[in-house]
Amino acid sequence: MLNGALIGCGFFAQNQLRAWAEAGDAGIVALCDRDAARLAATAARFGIARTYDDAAEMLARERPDFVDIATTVASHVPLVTLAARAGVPVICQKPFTETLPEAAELVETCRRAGVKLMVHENFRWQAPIRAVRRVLDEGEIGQPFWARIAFRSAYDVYAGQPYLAEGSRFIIQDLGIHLLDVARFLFGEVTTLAARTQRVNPRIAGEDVATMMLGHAAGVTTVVDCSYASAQERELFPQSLIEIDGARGTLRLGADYELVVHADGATRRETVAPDEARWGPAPWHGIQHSVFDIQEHFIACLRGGREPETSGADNLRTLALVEAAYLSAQRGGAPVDPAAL
Ligand code: NAD
Ligand code: 89V
Repeated sequence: MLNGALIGCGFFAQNQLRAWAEAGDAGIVALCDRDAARLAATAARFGIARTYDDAAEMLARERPDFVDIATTVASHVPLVTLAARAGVPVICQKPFTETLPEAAELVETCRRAGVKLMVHENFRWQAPIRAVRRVLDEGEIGQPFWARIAFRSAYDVYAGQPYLAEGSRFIIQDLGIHLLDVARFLFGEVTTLAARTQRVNPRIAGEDVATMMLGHAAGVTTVVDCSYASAQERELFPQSLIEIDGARGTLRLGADYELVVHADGATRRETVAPDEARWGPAPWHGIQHSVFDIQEHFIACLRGGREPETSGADNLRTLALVEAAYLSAQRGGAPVDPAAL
């Protein structure tokens, strides 16, 4: 059994702790938060007796097998550095850091300390997205040449995560980052990115709409578009809709996780929804199972001495896409080469 410690008992940590409670051979034995009320409530909810208001003290006393950092981005640099110095393998929530140089430095710090580092970039672990990747890997639609990854919603994210309304950066840094990572997961590295952003909701500080066009080294063109200002007849939060056109046919991941593959003149349909009874309540069941899967993956990597799919080093390339998107938007949509950042 691997004993973990978790830092940050806020909104999303509750999902992570639910998943840890279901893990077979790992669990969280100590919690830390500077907010005493959140710490106490979370400790009581999950029956975790050992609690701390100081992360350094927790790592020194508990000497955990790993630490799960579930705080917001501003605290990631000091907390990951702390874990590296303590020699404790670390999972860090997305967005990993606010800037690329900070992220590169953390990756290097962990490498030098010999500490495994995974960014909790979980969207690529969603069952429907894994199903899409299987269709591509099996060559069912042939060589893909065009794709769209869309997330359009009017779900009130600010109710659970009020800080999302406050930063000068919003949808690309918070949500677009997941979709850009999915684009990399499906089609590989990106050589050019052009973006346009908009702010529709006047009560928030950052952009709540982003439209990005990616050119992948493998030749695919991907449109990644996201919005938290799009009220539709049916609210599909937190579903990502995916369209892919390939040389032999097309794939559509539509509403309610319906996957339609049309190839060589024949069509097949499949529902690739996560099990609501197990991962609910809705709509977060769409995300919850991916939290369980990425945490299981981290434990398997720890035990097997493998690099996690979304290691810190891998995540540098996703963060570069985020930076490229903001830079392109600032330059009026001019294409940016993420590798040059
Ligand atoms: P939150 O503000 O609700 O919770 C963060 C908690 O961390 C707070 O309770 C705060 O007191 C605590 N904290 C901050 N700095 C600390 C420190 N140095 N030591 C101890 N405690 C500290 O935030 P949240 O909504 O839970 O988001 C946390 C992170 O999770 C964010 O980076 C967010 O982007 C990410 N997130 C990811 C997903 C996903 O699907 N991967 C979904 C939602 C949020
Ligand atoms: O997944 C996330 O990072 C969340 C949300 C889906 C609400 O954008 O912040």
